[in-house]
Amino acid sequence: MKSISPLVYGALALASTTYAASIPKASARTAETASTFDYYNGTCTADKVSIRKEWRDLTTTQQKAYLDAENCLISLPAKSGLTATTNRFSDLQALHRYMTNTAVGDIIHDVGQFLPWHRYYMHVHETLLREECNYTGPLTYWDERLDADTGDMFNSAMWDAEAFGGNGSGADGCVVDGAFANYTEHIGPQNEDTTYCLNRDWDNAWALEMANSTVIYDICGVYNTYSPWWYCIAELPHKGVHTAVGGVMADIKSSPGDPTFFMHHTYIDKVWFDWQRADPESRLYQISGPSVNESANVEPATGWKNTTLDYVLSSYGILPNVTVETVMNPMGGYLCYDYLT
Ligand SMILES: *[C@@H]1O[C@H](CO)[C@@H](O)[C@H](O)[C@H]1NC(C)=O
Ligand SMILES: *[C@@H]1O[C@H](CO)[C@@H](O)[C@H](O)[C@H]1NC(C)=O
Ligand SMILES: *[C@@H]1O[C@H](CO)[C@@H](O)[C@H](O)[C@H]1NC(C)=O
Ligand SMILES: *[C@@H]1O[C@H](CO)[C@@H](O)[C@H](O)[C@H]1NC(C)=O
Ligand SMILES: *[C@@H]1O[C@H](CO)[C@@H](O)[C@H](O)[C@H]1NC(C)=O
Ligand SMILES: *[C@@H]1O[C@H](CO)[C@@H](O)[C@H](O)[C@H]1NC(C)=O
Ligand SMILES: *[C@@H]1O[C@H](CO)[C@@H](O)[C@H](O)[C@H]1NC(C)=O
Ligand SMILES: *[C@@H]1O[C@H](CO)[C@@H](O)[C@H](O)[C@H]1NC(C)=O
Ligand SMILES: [Cu+2]
Repeated sequence: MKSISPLVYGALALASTTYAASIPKASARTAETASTFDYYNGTCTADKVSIRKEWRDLTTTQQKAYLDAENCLISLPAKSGLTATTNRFSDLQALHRYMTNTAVGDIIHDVGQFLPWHRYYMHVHETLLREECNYTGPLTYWDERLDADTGDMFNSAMWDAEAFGGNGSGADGCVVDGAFANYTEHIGPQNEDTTYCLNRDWDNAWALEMANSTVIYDICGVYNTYSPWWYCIAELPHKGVHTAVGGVMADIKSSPGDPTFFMHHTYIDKVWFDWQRADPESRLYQISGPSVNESANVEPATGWKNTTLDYVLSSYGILPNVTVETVMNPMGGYLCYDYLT
């Protein structure tokens, strides 16, 4: 079931002999590191920057407002025209799946633009929350490393019945509590379109192995270049926690049908920004990796290309296209956010 190739994983683990403390641990990210580099650019200024916070750093009122805003997207009509959409939230789910089924295959996973595209996608989600559901609170995420290091991956209050609900139950693993209890999916599994419940199937042991500090700092953190750093993050904490939450989250195409997708990917985005800011002169605009899945062997009409800063990211018109360069700096102007810790 679990699909991390031992070969790939072994190769990544081997490199830990060159561990260079390249990612300062969050607690060690000094004010000095943060202030010696000026990220603000274009229209993003200190008075405009929006601060993203860990779920547990939100007030109860803010948590409720966030969940309400997500349910507001669920209550609004679909607009994208993508297959099987039933509400505005499902437009996002359909968009994600659409990007995995292009003429040259999946162009958002196993590719160099994996992190930039998902950063853009988090921004698309945030924009819908704010512009269509009047959400004014902080964007939020799940600090997974924190929980993995306690040995209990699912102890955060985000999994409470007051929040995203817990593990699945019953034969289908349906989520029966929380703000999205008994939510009906119409997109998926995979490329099918069936009617099924939002479901989860937690695997605590797998989550701990994929998301703990050893993975973030000692296995992936040894890399000072974007490739293979991004690939390590994509394969281990990213894929690992998708699989460990299980159910809808384990579906590479339709996973954004679980609202915790956005908690997970905003965290992955923070892990990337932490890596970038550990050496911003070298890393803030560093990009590489194949722009199409080389293993899938579908050569684009324009030939094989690596991801560059001028690669175009698309959201099927939900928001205008932007280049990778536009999203490299979270405070670069088009984007204007920072993380609290
Ligand atoms: C700010 O924008 C300019 C012009 O696009 C660019 O050359 C520079 O690298 C940017 N700086 C940062 C910190 O993003
Ligand atoms: C958001 O606010 C606008 C302006 O007050 C209002 O017209 C609109 O109905 C609100 N949208 C939602 C989903 O509440
Ligand atoms: C969800 O479904 C379960 C099982 O049918 C039921 O017990 C529960 O009350 C439902 N919850 C909500 C909030 O509708
Ligand atoms: C989650 O629920 C499934 C059954 O639906 C069960 O097999 C699994 O052990 C549960 N996971 C945890 C961490 O409780
Ligand atoms: C942390 O993850 C590493 C790599 O998967 C694993 O070998 C180790 O056992 C994990 N540590 C704990 C305490 O779970
Ligand atoms: C990339 O291609 C390989 C070989 O066809 C396939 O196993 C893998 O799932 C593909 N990755 C994605 C994200 O589609
Ligand atoms: C992509 O980058 C890799 C690694 O730097 C390089 O070996 C390869 O030749 C590049 N491919 C193309 C098509 O530029
Ligand atoms: C946005 O990018 C996609 C994918 O590259 C492309 O198909 C589409 O035509 C672009 N849209 C616009 C308005 O340029
Ligand atoms: Cu994805």
